[in-house]
Amino acid sequence: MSTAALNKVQMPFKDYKSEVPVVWCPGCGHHGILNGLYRALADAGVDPTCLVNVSGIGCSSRTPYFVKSYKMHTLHGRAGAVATGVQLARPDLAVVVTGGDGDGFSIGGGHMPHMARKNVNLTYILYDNGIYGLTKGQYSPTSRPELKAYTTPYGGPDEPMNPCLYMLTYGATFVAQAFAGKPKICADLIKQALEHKGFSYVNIFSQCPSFNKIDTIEFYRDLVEEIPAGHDVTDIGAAMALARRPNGKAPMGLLYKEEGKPTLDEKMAGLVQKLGGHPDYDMKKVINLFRP
Ligand SMILES: Cc1ncc(C[n+]2csc(CCOP(=O)(O)OP(=O)(O)O)c2C)c(N)n1
Ligand SMILES: [Mg+2]
Repeated sequence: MSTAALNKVQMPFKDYKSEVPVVWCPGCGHHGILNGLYRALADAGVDPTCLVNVSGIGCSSRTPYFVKSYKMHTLHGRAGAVATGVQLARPDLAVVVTGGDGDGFSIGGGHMPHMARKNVNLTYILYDNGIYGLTKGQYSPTSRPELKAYTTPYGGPDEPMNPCLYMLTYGATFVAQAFAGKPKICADLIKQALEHKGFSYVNIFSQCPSFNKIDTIEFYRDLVEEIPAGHDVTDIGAAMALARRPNGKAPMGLLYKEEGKPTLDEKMAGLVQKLGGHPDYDMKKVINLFRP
């Protein structure tokens, strides 16, 4: 999403913490991502009164409780759909979705390609721990076959999906990847995502020491490799080639950025104008009908 037009504030990153205590397990990677998010919000100067943090259900989906913002803790897998509605109704606000691999790619998998192809002007931060953490350890779409979890006591039959490649395929205009053990890199990429106009997706690996015993912090540290300086972020072919992990390493950094593509709210505003602002097509008027 683009924060350019928003009211800017200068607040230390600690002031983006809400009063709600963070309840995640000690050693969970989600702490690192949350710290990255606080720093990114501070560095981008986001006014908390212009920020809406939307989530579904999961440990990661508790993030909005911990961030000073307006917030919606919605249904499992439906954060993207709700956030799209929020963004269309209030294009003057910054919309950030925070959620997990289960929430985004299992039950919510039907929404992900559409946010990307429609270029919804929001930022999606996916906490990728390769497991359903909140429900105490079931196999997810990003789990490796070696993972022995409650639902796969002998390991899983499937290859894990590749979130960045998926998002690039469906036309996301900003795709980045990071690792929770590197909160400064997380902060830098989230800040860039916040400032991007259009759908920005940040995939962040996050160790779950309680339930995913194979994707440890050491495993992720070894898996990720910083994207070489010469990478052209406007080259979709190069981005896809990196995302495919040709040398077995997961790229860390900004893979792809496309500027100037119209966002869904812009296209809808254009349609309203074309229709002469007919009330049936005027989002704000339609929404006002449902306001008490
Ligand atoms: C409709 C529905 N189905 C299933 C659940 C149970 N459930 C809650 S969270 C969750 C998965 C969470 O995993 P993920 O999104 O990866 O988040 P994490 O806890 O790992 O951060 C599931 C299956 C639910 N709450 N609602
Ligand atoms: Mg998960």
